[in-house]
Amino acid sequence: MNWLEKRVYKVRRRLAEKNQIPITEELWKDLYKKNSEWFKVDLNPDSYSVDVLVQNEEQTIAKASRLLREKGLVILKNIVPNEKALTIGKNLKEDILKLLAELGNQPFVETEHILLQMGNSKIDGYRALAAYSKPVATVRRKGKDEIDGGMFDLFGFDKFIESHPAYQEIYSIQKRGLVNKIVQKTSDVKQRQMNVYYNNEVLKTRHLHVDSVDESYKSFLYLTDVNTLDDGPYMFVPESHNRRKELFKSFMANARYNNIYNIQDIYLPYDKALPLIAPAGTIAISNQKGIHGGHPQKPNHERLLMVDSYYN
Ligand SMILES: O=C(O)CCC(=O)C(=O)O
Ligand SMILES: [Fe+2]
Repeated sequence: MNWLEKRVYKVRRRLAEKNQIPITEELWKDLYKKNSEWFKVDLNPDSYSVDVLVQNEEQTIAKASRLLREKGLVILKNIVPNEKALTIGKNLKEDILKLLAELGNQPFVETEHILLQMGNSKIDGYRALAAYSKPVATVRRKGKDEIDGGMFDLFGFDKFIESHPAYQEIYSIQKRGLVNKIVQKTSDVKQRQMNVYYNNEVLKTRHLHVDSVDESYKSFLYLTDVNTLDDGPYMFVPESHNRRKELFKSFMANARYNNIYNIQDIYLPYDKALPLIAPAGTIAISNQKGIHGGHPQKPNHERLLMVDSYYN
């Protein structure tokens, strides 16, 4: 968005927020219905996939960048061999479980190498978390009935590997090489920082949403196999990054209610989004102006991934 669009957006948002009312089930259904009419797209994963073993690097970059620009999403198959990704995932999960045990029931624990916190007990806000001098591991919320309850989110994986050099190689695969080249060919955003998400029985995830109205990208590398919706795949609505008018209408509709989690949540059924059902070692790159989110998990299901973020 340019500055003029931002001004208009702010004014209209303030107007819409003037007489807020609580949203009811009925009104909610209405939002879902309206939004559903706007998004009818091809949900065949093959339409968005590039197998990196099939083409040479130049062809892969060209095709992937085109998909990312046009569809807002590209799936890169076989970027890391499945066995290798699973082994790294297994080790990383063990390290995460140790950190969780160290945190226990305390609001936060700070060691020489890392800050562990429950919710935002010590540090709050995306930029502050990314800028902290140490990696910060946050359990988003404690209760399984809360949004993102139990989700483990490690900020600053680049700092984390200083004390865990075994992850240097997987970090570099995600950080340099193909993914970076694809994003740089698509946009002028800068590579910023890397997170690890560990979702263990996150029964209630945040609704489908957009991260920002400004250009930003994320690259998600699975370190566990995600075989079914119950495993909580990453979901994306293809082409939604270009639907500015519709997204804006959805924000304005949300602004009328005082009990909506975030104005940038998009009330759209999950069957309008493409789930990334894929083996460990697969990467999805998406434009975060597009509609996306993690599918809720079932008990005894887990998912581990690395996320690299690009923005200006
Ligand atoms: O956990 C997921 O799959 C979605 C995460 C997400 O919305 C994000 O990283 O922006
Ligand atoms: Fe998001």
